[in-house]
Amino acid sequence: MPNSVTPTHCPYCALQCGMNLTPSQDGGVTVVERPDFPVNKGALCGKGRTAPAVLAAGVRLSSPLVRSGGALVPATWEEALDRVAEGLARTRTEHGPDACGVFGGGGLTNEKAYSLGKFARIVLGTSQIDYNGRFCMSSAAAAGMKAFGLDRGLPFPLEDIPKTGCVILVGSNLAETMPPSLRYFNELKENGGTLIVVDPRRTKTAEQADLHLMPRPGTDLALALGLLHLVVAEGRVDEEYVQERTAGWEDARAAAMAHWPEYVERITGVSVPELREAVRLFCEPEHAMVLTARGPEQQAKGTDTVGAWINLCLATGRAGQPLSGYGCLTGQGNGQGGREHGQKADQLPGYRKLDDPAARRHVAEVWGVDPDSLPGPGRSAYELLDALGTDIRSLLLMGSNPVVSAPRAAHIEDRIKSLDFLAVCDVVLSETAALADVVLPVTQWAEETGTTTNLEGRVLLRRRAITPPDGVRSDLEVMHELAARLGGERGLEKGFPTDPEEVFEELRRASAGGAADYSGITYRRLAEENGVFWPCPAVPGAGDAEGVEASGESAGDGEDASLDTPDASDAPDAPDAPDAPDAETIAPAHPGTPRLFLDRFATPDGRARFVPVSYRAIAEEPDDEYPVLLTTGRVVAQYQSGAQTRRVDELNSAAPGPFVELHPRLAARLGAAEGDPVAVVSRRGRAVAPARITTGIRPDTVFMPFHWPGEGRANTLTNPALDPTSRMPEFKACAVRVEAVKP
Ligand SMILES: Nc1nc2c(c(=O)[nH]1)N[C@H]1C(S)=C(S)[C@@H](COP(=O)(O)OP(=O)(O)OC[C@H]3O[C@@H](n4cnc5c(=O)[nH]c(N)nc54)[C@H](O)[C@@H]3O)O[C@H]1N2
Ligand SMILES: Nc1nc2c(c(=O)[nH]1)N[C@H]1C(S)=C(S)[C@@H](COP(=O)(O)OP(=O)(O)OC[C@H]3O[C@@H](n4cnc5c(=O)[nH]c(N)nc54)[C@H](O)[C@@H]3O)O[C@H]1N2
Ligand code: SF4
Ligand SMILES: [Mo]
Repeated sequence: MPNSVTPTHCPYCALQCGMNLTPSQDGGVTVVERPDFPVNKGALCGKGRTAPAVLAAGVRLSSPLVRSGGALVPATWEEALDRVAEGLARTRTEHGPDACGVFGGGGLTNEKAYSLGKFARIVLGTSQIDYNGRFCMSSAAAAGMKAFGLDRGLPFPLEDIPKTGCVILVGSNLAETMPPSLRYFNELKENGGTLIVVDPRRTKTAEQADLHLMPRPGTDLALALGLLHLVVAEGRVDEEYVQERTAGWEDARAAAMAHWPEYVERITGVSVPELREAVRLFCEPEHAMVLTARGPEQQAKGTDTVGAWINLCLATGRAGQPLSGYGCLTGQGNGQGGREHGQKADQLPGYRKLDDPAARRHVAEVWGVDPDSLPGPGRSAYELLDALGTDIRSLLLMGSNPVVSAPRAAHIEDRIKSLDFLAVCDVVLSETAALADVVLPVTQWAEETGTTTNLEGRVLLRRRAITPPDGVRSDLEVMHELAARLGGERGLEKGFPTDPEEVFEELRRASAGGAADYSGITYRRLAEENGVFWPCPAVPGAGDAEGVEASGESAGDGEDASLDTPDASDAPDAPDAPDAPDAETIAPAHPGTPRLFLDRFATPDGRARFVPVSYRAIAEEPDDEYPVLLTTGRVVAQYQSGAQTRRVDELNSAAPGPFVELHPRLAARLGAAEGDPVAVVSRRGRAVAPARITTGIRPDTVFMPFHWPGEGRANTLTNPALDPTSRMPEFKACAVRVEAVKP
């Protein structure tokens, strides 16, 4: 066991703060500062600081559990793995491979996400795999693909933010969800730049803003269109940029012109003078950015909404320019990498499309299988969960807790209970694991090595700092053992190494030539550099390139050749990738791509695409019976479904339970005082939690955090209406009624 300091990264959010770990007396680790990592420069939030608490015996799982006589009881690994293999094999035999479902998570390392997608498609042979990232940034990903031909959270490093002139932060509460990142926005203001926050609540982030717009939830699409209308009306379009670097302006312009400021004011509740002020602040400086997070994205029109914000950037010449651009703040620790390597229903590694014949050929070759044996695209996350117990009879779940986090959660909980067989790999007994037939306890961040890709597209190495306790195994070992049991004579386990570096080496080859090309990245480089930004193709002749060159498969072979091109030339400070080297010399490796699109977008003609979008209402507008809007989100001290953070004393003292945030006027109507229990009722169910009364929320809206199960579970209420493109559910707006509860 290494007993010195191990540099690594936080297990939680997409900032992937750097931290150092030192072994502690009790066999665990202590978090100490790691000032050399540029993203957070040593700063951490309370979750990161207390993450080692979840490593402790008693908090985490330490033995496999199997259901026996209705209860989960400890079992040996052999017994537990046999039970999982039998459960899945029986479903496959009786109902066919597509009756086996797999659900993954954006917190899984690249190696795990890659192996899980491969496991589903070649061991189980099922198309039915998706993951919780669908609930996260899928709308922004879809919009980015449409507009730019490529989707990477931020197309520039965070360090660019303080140097721009204005940032519009749409539906992000990063002061609570990524606290160390606030530094970049404070520096922006110190440098004379301005911050505009768009949020129906006066959050800690909104308090930092020069201008806070408080739209009605679910109306960001109208807001963005109204701003674009004013940009045109005030003659602020960057005609030269639009001419040279974009396509589709006329249709987008016509659509925006139908959204008069007064009309937009009526829909959003944001006044015309506020709209004008926002346009002025955004357009006057030389550079500006728009960053979105879950507020505008988690809507049944999230893709169009993000598209409208991108249109605003394109019309004003603020995309693919130095210190200007559109970015999405991804969420989970590996929210970015987790969506690139094949656990998404329609994807293959390297951000390839599962329905692209050339992509199938390339990946099938790496996997040593017949391309025709790969299943096609499957269902999206909510649709997959909704099919449990009907079309899908068995589920393997790794890295999510949908009983708490899925929309319309009471229904999803019922679907999970109706499965023939459920296996869950987790580090703790989550609410979903508690329903399983078999629970497999797995190793955690500090006990295993692997890579993640943060919100900037920076690939990072998490390192093992301590030996895991007896009784737990890694997710990679689980997949290896299940492949051995389910593969029969085929010896499939050879394709599922348990050493993460071996998996990464294969991922490099599988991603080579794809949009998210990792082939030039190695563990050695990641250990030496503070992360490498993708795309980073292998350079022929550079030390690490052997065996991972793209093999000429993609260009001209049916795959979109333009995706191969955002290479070194996109990074202003990066030298051009050299041609084939002399026999004598070793070529320098590709430097990675911190900044995308500076010369061209990743579309076939290099131009960004405007999308012509028009406003439409939320899926469930308030009415007499359900007159109030519910929106949901996060608090600083809890993470996601709370499976991990609800087990940490310090975090529980800071955020002990759910609450309903509401305006004094609404509270007065109910006769509710601070702390009184109130019921929130939607067409899907009823939740009860204490009132938290604040003027910092619109009077027509209530807010609930979604971190808790039970009576106060916000997702009992939420609407699973899906975005037609991204299949994102409408977490951020549904109609409810609020009632006082007799204590
Ligand atoms: N403490 C903590 N940090 C986290 C997480 C966590 O669970 N806890 N999760 C991580 C993950 S996976 C993610 S995805 C990110 C999420 O990070 P954020 O997107 O910052 O988090 P949310 O609180 O979901 O939503 C942000 C804001 O959107 C606002 N909002 C609600 N409805 C609307 C709307 O219709 N329009 C607009 N414009 N805004 C609206 C909410 O009031 C909220 O303040 O955080 C990451 N970091
Ligand atoms: N109402 C409402 N609902 C939401 C949202 C919202 O804003 N509002 N946001 C949505 C978003 S953005 C997200 S990302 C989802 C997240 O919601 P979930 O998908 O439920 O995410 P987590 O709670 O992080 O669940 C991760 C689970 O995996 C376990 N785990 C952690 N690391 C590992 C690992 O390496 N291997 C394995 N096998 N298990 C591991 C954890 O202990 C935990 O039980 O929630 C969505 N739900
Ligand atoms: S901001 Fe995110 S990555 Fe940083 S310490 Fe907190 S949870 Fe961890
Ligand atoms: Mo997320």
